[in-house]
Amino acid sequence: KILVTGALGQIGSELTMRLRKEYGADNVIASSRRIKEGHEELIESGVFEVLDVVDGKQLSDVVRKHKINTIVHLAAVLSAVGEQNPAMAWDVNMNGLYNVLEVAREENCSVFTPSSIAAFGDSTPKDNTPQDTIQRPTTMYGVTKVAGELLCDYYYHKYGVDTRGVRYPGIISYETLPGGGTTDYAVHIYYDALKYKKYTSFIAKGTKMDMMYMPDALDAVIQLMEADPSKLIHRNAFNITAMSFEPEEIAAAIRKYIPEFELDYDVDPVRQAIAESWPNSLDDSAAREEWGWNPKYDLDSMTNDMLEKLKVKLGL
Ligand code: VAH
Repeated sequence: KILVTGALGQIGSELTMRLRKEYGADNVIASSRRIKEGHEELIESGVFEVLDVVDGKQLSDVVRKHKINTIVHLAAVLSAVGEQNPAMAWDVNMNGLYNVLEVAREENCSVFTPSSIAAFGDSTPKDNTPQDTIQRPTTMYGVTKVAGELLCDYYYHKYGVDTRGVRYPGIISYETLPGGGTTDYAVHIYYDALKYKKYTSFIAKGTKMDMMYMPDALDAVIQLMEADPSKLIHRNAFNITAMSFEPEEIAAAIRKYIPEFELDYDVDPVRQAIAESWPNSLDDSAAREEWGWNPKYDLDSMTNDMLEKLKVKLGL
């Protein structure tokens, strides 16, 4: 049985649905620190738990109650919110992960938890960033991502806990809005393009970042968790990407469907500094070689699908 933490977040909400389709609804327990209003029915569903991962006892009780053998740990504070509240980012991202790994060691669970392109900093080679390279991030989120990668590898080497992870780029999706990241502009631009035919970006022109469409992000979790462990040279965490673009490029892709779309800028210095400290493009050859990573969506096919699905969601 699988426990998903952070199951109401941008990735968690869709990954829970995908895992239930793949492994059966009763085999995937969703959990979140709080219930969003209007979701009270989740409690009675029997496959949802209110769980704060910084409470190790609560986590252990849930894992034992449901006989969990795989923990997909997504509960975290993202980059921009993490800079506003570094203490909370450290507490949730580090103590939460420590609890997950300790319970996994005690209850013999495997663990999937994502890292991020945020695990790299200014001194990392920015173009075609290697799988193995210097990692000195300058955000609290990035510090917790590098420490998290090292902690997950430690639990694998020292205790044999089966830990695996990917370094996600920005993830674009239409189901659930992202919760306070730096790459969020690439999600909001689609909503505004449909609603106002105009978007004001908080990330500057020319700022390239790696991105991925949600279906590919979800496939990566299942492919890596199902991968033959004897083929894994790396574990925490694999570079994966599907595309790399700057705001003008996503605007041009949108204009193929909304010709009059306008993009202007009101750069947020905090999130711009974070974006500039991250890679422009990742080398994801290790993931391709070791477990067959192969994304399906590029900027054009993602834009086409995003606009189609958002039109329905926004009732346009
Ligand atoms: C963020 N979307 O912006 C997350 C992610 C690579 C970016 O970690 O913080």
